[in-house]
Amino acid sequence: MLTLYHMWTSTCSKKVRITLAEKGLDWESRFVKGGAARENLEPWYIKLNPNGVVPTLDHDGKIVIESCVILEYLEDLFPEVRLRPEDAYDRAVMRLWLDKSEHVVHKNINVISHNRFQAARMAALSDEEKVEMAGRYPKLELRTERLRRYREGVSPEEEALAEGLLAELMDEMEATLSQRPWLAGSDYSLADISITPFIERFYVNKLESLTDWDTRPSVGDWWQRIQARPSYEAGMRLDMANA
Ligand SMILES: N[C@@H](CCC(=O)N[C@@H](CS)C(=O)NCC(=O)O)C(=O)O
Repeated sequence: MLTLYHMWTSTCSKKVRITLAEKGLDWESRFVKGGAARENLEPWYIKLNPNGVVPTLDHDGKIVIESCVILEYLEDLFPEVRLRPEDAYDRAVMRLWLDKSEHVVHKNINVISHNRFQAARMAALSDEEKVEMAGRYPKLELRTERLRRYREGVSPEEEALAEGLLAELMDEMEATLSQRPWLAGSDYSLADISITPFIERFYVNKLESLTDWDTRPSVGDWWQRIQARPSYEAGMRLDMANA
């Protein structure tokens, strides 16, 4: 039995839901309430995921965290629908994209989203409230980073750097996809899945320079093919975006 603890709007959860859909697996949904409810920081959830973030996979009582680790775990368990290249070099390339999805894309889109979606709410809070909110994250790094962001916000320089880093990554995607159909070679793989939710997030953040497909036609073509896959609708659940 596979149970996924997730949030509908979370990019990291979407990666896992797309993978489950691609593999045609049955899974039980445990929706973790975000926003003001912050169920991800409740003691019961932190017992499952010591970082206090989604997603978390429960496979017959075995708990797996970190979205990219979950993707590979699902691939190891259910290889019938193959989402990892057979060739060792292509597999290494795939893992580099997984790493970038976490350390370049997720990291920098979070920086950009702050001013658009969170800054106004934070400005209305007292310093005590900010300390209390950040203090609920179980890990020192996230606590420290969140408190700094709640207090100081994201500067225009930080935001410009984040957008620059995302543009650099999109250029790398363009160079890759102009040579081959998918990010890790000739077949669709976890590499493509790991980037998919963030492209939609670029649209939500109105990052028009990143979604201008005249500038990056090969990525534009890839994006059309991604959205045409049944797993896109199933995994992204755009209809649930505000749930
Ligand atoms: N490296 C983690 C990151 C997980 C993460 O940051 N999840 C976000 C949603 S995409 C979250 O739970 N945010 C809730 C919060 O920050 O309070 C993974 O890939 O699973």
